[in-house]
Amino acid sequence: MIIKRYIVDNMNEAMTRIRYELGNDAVIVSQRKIRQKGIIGFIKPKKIEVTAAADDKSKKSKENSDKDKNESLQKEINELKEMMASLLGQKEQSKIKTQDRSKTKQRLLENDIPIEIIEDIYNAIKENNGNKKLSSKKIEKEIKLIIEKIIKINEKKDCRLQVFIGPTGVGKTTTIAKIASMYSLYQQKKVGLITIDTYRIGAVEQLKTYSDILGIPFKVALSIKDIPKAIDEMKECDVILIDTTGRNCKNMMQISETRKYVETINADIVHLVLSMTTKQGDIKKIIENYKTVNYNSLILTKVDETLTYGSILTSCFYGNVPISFITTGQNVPEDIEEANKDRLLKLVLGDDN
Ligand SMILES: Nc1nc2c(ncn2[C@@H]2O[C@H](COP(=O)(O)OP(=O)(O)OP(=O)(O)O)[C@@H](O)[C@H]2O)c(=O)[nH]1
Ligand SMILES: [Mg+2]
Repeated sequence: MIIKRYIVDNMNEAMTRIRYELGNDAVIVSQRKIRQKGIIGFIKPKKIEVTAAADDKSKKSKENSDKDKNESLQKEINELKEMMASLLGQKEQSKIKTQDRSKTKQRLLENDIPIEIIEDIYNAIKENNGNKKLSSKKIEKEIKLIIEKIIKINEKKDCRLQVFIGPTGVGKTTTIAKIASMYSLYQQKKVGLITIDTYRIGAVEQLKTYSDILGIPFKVALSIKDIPKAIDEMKECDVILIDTTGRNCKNMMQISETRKYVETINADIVHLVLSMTTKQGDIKKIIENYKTVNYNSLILTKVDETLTYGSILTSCFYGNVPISFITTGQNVPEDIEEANKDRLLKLVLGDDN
């Protein structure tokens, strides 16, 4: 038995390739939609992964007919070789293109966008334009379009049960206070606060102080068992915001504990809070390790504390979920903004200074 996996655009393509390679008796074992890796996955429709199986025998009978095809293949290879030679002759021309490209690339690098993301963007542009030579203006436009697709904005503003997770000290509790103020002071909503952070000294008092100032209910859940009760006691509330303990992203035991809490809460929205002062490599790791917690929103904090904004793109690219808020200072309630695509795009492209 031969089993082969195909990544194709549609089932017609799959059937043609399967028949060609495995013969007419091949059967499809499974098929599913997948997003392509890298930037191209953001701009191209999903592909289909098809697994097919065939008997060794049917492959052998097919191999005979393949012999005929080998000759025509050899011809195609020769033609390709000739094409390569002519492309090498165009090397000088492509040098000019590289110079154009380097200016834009330099600007992205200066804004601290990781080189692997930049390369990925350029490759996606090439692939998307069938390797056509593009002017630097057109390249800039394409870059903007791709980045626009990577930055997703959360449009669901009014989720009732919201939980905030993330590494230590990124600003989870402060952000909750800002959001609670926003809902209760500006939108006249009934807001309740719950904390499950009984680990860090002073954590409970920190959130309680904000609840006292705002005059809104506050509960502490000492263990997983207490969570449903605390939520139930806030039946009257339009919005319930739940604070969690900051976790070291390298400690998978701690993250898996957070996951259990989040599963019990069964929140409408799970915000992963990330500080934009965190090193790029660490952001990538945090996002990767927190994937098990199934967050569906990002909050980017401390945007005021950095001069370069590549970390915004890194967070969107690897996180691949919409951004709900960005925070821009320590002041509660004012230093928070609902995520806005134009604003974020300007920051990422370095047009906002
Ligand atoms: N500059 C700046 N500081 C912020 C921002 N958000 C929070 N902070 C500060 O960051 C520090 C930590 O904030 P917390 O809200 O306690 O962070 P946390 O994630 O709850 O921390 P743990 O509960 O210990 O994990 C405090 O000094 C906040 O004032 C922001 O947007 N900009
Ligand atoms: Mg906290």
